[in-house]
Amino acid sequence: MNCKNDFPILTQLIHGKPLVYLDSAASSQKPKSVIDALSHYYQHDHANIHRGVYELSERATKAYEQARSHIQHFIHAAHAHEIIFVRGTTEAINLVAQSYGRSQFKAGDEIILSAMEHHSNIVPWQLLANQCGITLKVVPVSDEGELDLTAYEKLFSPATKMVAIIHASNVLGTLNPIKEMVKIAHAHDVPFLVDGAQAFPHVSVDVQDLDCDFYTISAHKAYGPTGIGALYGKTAYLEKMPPYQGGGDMIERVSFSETTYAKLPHKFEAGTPSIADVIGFSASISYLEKITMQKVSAHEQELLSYALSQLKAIPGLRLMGMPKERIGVISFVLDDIHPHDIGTVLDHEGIAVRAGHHCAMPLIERFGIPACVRASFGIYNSCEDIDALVSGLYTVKRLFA
Ligand code: 7TS
Repeated sequence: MNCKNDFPILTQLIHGKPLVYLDSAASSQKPKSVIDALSHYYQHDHANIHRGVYELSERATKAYEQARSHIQHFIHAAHAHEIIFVRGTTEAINLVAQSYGRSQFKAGDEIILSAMEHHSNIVPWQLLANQCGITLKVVPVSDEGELDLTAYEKLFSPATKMVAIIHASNVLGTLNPIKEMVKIAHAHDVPFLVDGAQAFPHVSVDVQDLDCDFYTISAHKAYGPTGIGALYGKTAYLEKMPPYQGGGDMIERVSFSETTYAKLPHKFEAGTPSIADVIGFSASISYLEKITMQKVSAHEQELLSYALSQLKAIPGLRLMGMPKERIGVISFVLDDIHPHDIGTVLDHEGIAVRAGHHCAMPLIERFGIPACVRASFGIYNSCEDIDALVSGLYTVKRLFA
C-alpha cells in the first residue's frame, strides 16, 4: 500500500531528515481529504445545527446527522441513535461511568477491568468508586501480554455490575478476545464496555457481532480530527441512563419546576457540538472505506511481522509481551538506556516514537520496568520506515555504548 502522499504532513524534513512517523497510537496523521472536508465545511456550510430554519443550518444539520448514520453503518450498529458524539474515548468512558454507573451501582457492587487498561479506562471508574463505594477487580496479564481468561471467569460474583476492557492494548498491541469475553459476561447478566480507542483504526469493528453493550472510539487515532469520537451504546442501556451533562440541545421542555429531556441520541449531546469535526470524522471513515479495513489490517500485519523480525535481531533489545493476536504496536527496552534518551536520539534522526509509561502505569509496573519505547504503525508506514527505526536504534547503541 502506498498512501503516504495522501498525508501532506509526512512530506517534511525533521532535523534535516525525512520524517518517519511511528506514533500513530498516540494520534494518527490526517489525509488531505479530511483536512479538505473541515475546510470546505467552514468555507461553505457552517451554521449551528438543530435550530435554524434557514438553508445553512439545514445543510449543517444534515451533514452532522449523515455522519452519525455513516459511523453507525461502519461499526454495524443497529440504529443511528445508538451513536453518541463525544470528545473521544476518555469522555465516552466518563459518560458511561457517571451516567450508567452512578444511577445503577450501589456500595459493594463490583466492576471488572484488566491490568492492561489505559488510564482512561481506570480513573473514571476510580472516581465512581469514591462516589458510590464500588470495588474494582482486575484481570491479570500474562508475560506474553495476554489476558488470563480463567482468572477473568473467576472474578465474577453476584455483585459484578459491569466489565470494561480494552479491545487492543496501546502498549503491547494485544488484540483481546472480546467476543468470547462478552459471552462470559452476558452469561452472568453483566453488561460489557469495550475501550475501542486502539482497535478501531486497525480492525473491522462489528458491535452487533461482538455483542458488546458499549464501544468507544477516538477519531484522531483513525485519521480523523482531534476532539471528536463516538460512544456506541445499545438502545436499552442508553434509554435507562440519565443525561451526563445539561444544557441546550438535550432538552424537550424546560421550566423551573420540571425539565424533560430530548430523545436519543440528543439526550447525551448537550451544547453546540464539534460540528466540523464530526464531518471530518465521517470523511476519515470514507477514506478508510475506500482503502477497505481488510487492506488496512493486512498492510499493518505485514509491517508488524517485518518489524518484529528486524527488532528481535538487535542485541540487547527486549520486547514487551509477545501476544499471538495483535495490532501494529510494539513496545521495547534497549540495554539499560533510558527510553527518553532513545526517543531523543531517534528524533534527531527524524523518527517520531513515544517513550514513557503510555498512560498505562499499572501495566508498565506489571512488566517490572519504569518506562519503555513504543513504535506504532499507521497505513502510511512502510518497511523503509522500519529500516530507519532499526538503523536509528543502532545509532542509539553506538552513542550509549
Ligand atoms: N484508551 C486507549 C486504549 C488509548 O490508547 C487511549 C489513548 C485512550 C483510551 C484515550 O483516548 P483519548 O482520545 O480520549 O485521549 N492513548 C494514547 C497513547 O497510547 N498515547 O497517547 C494517547
